Amino acid sequence: MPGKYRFSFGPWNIHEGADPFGPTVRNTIQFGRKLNLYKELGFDAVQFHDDDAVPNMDNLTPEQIIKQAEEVRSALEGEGLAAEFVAPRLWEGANTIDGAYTSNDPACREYAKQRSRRMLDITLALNCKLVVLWLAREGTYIREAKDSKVAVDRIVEAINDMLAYDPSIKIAIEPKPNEPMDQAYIPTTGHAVAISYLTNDPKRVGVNIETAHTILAGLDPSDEMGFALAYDKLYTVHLNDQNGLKFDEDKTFGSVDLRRAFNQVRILDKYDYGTRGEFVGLDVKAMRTQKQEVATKHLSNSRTIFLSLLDLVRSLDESKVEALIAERDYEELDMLIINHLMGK
Ligand code: XLS
Ligand code: MG
Repeated sequence: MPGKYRFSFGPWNIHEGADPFGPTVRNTIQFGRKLNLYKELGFDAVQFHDDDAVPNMDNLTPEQIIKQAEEVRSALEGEGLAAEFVAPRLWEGANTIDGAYTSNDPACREYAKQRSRRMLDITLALNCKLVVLWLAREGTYIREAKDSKVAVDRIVEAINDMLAYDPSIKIAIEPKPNEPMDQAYIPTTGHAVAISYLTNDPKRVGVNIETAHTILAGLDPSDEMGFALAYDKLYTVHLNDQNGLKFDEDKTFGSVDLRRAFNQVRILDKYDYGTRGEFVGLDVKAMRTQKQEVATKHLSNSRTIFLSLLDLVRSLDESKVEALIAERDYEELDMLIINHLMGK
């Protein structure tokens, strides 16, 4: 039976348009107003960075942090929204300049561990069971700066600390090969799955696959999803699109390569993604050129494109696909898919 999908995005996906070369071009939309937009846009859950929920958390006590997170939980309940995941933002502060869990400075590593515990307090207060780790600065600009074996040991140690602190959470590592770093330590799905088996509870460590990140690694997003599904480790996804090997673009899902997007929807649907509570997560950015009043179209369009592709996935004549595979006539299979995508 085909499942129904529920969608999520993070408040950072409605943004002011600043880039490394220019300032903001749109006004800030307050968090409360963003929450009102979720249902209007067709979404059911919010993805959080810890400080999206509790701004300025480094200057608050653990009790104050929990109290503020509980207020956010009430606001979510008021909107009929769930919290899909919480991710520790370990890439902006002075303590994370050289990385967080892999920093060469023991005091900074301790900061990262403590911050992660506060992040888990927020996760619990939001009635949420999933943590995402985008290991932003866990890498190097030059290889000699860190020891890559020690770095992996330290990431495992940090994950073990989180698993022990809250035995009810699961952790989804979001691999990305580069940006901001020249080379990241957990660049692909394979690395994330492998590192899960070094932790004390591999059953609670999986992945968040972001389309653009796999493309930046020279890989195919749907094959990466298949790999994670084979290990039963696809805890969530960050669907978007990416036009070649350049900065992380976070374009509207399917807007660059419709066939590549079709294949992501196809593998998710084939293996019943979503039926165990997983959300279809987006990580998309509006173009900087987009005017204020129409700066959420990248979100609703991504969702619409996903659902349109889902119709195409479910109307594909799979018996024809199988027959062509049996014939080993992949040229004809290629044409079948292209015609299907063109509505012929
Ligand atoms: C950055 C990541 C980031 C995570 C959330 O490249 O995609 O936005 O998804 O921490
Ligand atoms: Mg992402």
